[in-house]
Amino acid sequence: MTFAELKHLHSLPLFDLIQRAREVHVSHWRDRKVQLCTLLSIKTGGCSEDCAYCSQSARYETEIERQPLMERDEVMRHARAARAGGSTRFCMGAAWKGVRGGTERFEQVLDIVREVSTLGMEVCVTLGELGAEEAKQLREAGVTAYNHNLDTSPEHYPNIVTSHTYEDRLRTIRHVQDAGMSVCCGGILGLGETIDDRLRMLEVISNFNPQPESVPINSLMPMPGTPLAENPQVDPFDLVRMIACTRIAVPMAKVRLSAGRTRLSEGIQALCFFAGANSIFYGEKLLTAGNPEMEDDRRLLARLGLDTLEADPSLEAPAGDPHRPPSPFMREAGSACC
Ligand code: SAM
Ligand code: DTB
Ligand code: SF4
Repeated sequence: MTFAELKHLHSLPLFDLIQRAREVHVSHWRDRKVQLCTLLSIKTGGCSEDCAYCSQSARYETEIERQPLMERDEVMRHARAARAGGSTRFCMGAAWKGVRGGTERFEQVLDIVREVSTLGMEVCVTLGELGAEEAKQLREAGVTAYNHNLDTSPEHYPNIVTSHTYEDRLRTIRHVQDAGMSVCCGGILGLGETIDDRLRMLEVISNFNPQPESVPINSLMPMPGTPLAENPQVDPFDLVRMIACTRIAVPMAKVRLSAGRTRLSEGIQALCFFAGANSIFYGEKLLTAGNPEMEDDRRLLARLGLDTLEADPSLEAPAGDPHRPPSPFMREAGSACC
């Protein structure tokens, strides 16, 4: 979608916007199920990058306890528990700038992925920057989706991160697509961005070819010690608007109502599901931050009459549209985007 189209949508009266999003949602997602995904931080803290929102950056004095790469057996214990709890996607995150083939830690990650992929869940990882070869190896090991967020607009990004660029993020996403993994790419609301920044990000994401398989919409969880620790909470109705615009702009994606649910009322979460969200992170911990109690989530979904989605461990990356011109934001891996 173009920025102008998104701007028009976003400026509609809220109920008109939700109505349009609802039509798109029910025509593409007839079963109206919600996917439960479990997150696990397999390497915590001590990250070289300076992302201003992140508790895991080594540049800030935060309350996070650093943890080295988790042993495979411990990851497997968490993964089995996640499956037993009803999660159909297991997402492992590592606080790294990126990974490089041939290193011991990358081999260890491949080993973990091979093992987790035997459990019949979708396997997602988020490890930072990847080259083409690393992407291929992850795919072969059993990764179904790779999470790499753009987080905000290309214009606002340098105000939030200076240790890598928007183009670096796009290059990794291109490698993930080329390796045949599904792309999970979204952003965060509450980084001091304007509405235009949010829609610019959505413009970039919706122009990926293929469009991402999932789009996480996070609300900033202010982390003590980070530069954004005092940022105000986003208006929850603006979150609903963003979910609705995302549903319309990326109709086939799982739109994941991600970080920040602990500060949302059940009413707002219900409105997010109505406006097009069809996935959540499930489990009392995200990577380092808290998440609602599993029991509360189960009860909420039951009260709303929402079923949960089965796993698709053979998840295929969405096919690109050969008739659409290449995304202007992703001409070639490595070229400037904007
Ligand atoms: N290091 C990898 C990377 O940067 O892609 C993976 C981990 S990173 C923590 C994954 C995503 O979590 C970020 O891109 C951001 O969208 C989200 N995130 C991190 N800290 C957050 C916070 N305090 N509030 C909301 N979302 C956050
Ligand atoms: C995403 O978009 N959100 C998740 C997942 N992808 C990796 C991470 C949220 C992190 C929230 C802050 C924390 O737990 O430290
Ligand atoms: Fe590191 Fe990822 Fe956190 Fe940035 S968001 S500091 S790259 S863990």
